[in-house]
Amino acid sequence: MTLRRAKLNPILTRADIPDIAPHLIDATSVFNPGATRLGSKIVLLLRVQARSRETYLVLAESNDGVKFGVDRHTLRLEGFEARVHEIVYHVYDPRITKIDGEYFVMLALDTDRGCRLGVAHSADLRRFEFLGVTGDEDLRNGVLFPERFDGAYMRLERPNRTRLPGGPATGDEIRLSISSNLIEWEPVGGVLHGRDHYWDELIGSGPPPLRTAEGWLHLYHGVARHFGQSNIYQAGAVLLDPDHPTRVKARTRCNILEPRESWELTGQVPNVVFPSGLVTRNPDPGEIVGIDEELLVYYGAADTAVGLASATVGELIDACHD
Ligand code: BMA
Repeated sequence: MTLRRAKLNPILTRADIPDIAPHLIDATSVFNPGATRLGSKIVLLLRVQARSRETYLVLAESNDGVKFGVDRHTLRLEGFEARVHEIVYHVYDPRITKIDGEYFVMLALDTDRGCRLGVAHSADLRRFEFLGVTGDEDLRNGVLFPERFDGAYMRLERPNRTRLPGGPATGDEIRLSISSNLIEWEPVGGVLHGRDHYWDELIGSGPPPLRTAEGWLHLYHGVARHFGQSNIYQAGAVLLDPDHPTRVKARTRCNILEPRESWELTGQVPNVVFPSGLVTRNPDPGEIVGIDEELLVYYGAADTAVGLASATVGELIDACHD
């Protein structure tokens, strides 16, 4: 199966980003958004790059999930300077998870020592407080589960232990960690590993997992790195045991989205689809999302634009079992 691309794709490009003086003028690119719902509205937290190659986070809001109004200011993470004690060059790839009615954002932080994960909290998606850097390991693609288990927060994360030629440190394992306070994390074990020679040799989590009757449905990205200089980023899905999320129940053999459209094939980083946000079309799908619910998947395309694609929960579960 293939996720169905929206007709109006790409749904956000640099042309949609207003000039925000003094530093974000004539934005270069917008990609890899976090996504969530605020009542009937869909909210994206956009990764926007300026021509200085500085990164800004900018909120955008929509009624229909396709046409977004973009904020005229960049997002401020209150408490960031007080809680970070080294230079952070970029704060990027936000993943938003709603837990007990509050919003939590996992963020990648680019430092001289590699990538670290940071976490922020918001009650209303207007004010965001940076809670802290979550440990000293080189990690990326951190994403929180929408529920706690026995009071503990759970996170999927990707240790960066591999270096692509000329590229950033990356990895081939998604791991589960738990925490009582969101700052100190303890690894529980490996969940998913890259499959050498196939589409997902290197992997990293996409949007937060979704509880379904069959288990946690989770989208991830896989990188095929055996095409010379070109690393092809694709999307796949996995179903994790509802009670023991380190156990994989089923996993898509094929990718469910790969770069095919011109705006996915070319851009700042060619051949990239990078799923990072997911919401249900239905504003109130209940705690266990039914198989007929339609999911809206927001993804970065070629590190340049934002795409939207969809599928039902049932279609994705079937694809995992294929
Ligand atoms: C990954 C991350 C993503 C990016 C992707 C493709 O390692 O840096 O932010 O979209 O590479 O460049």
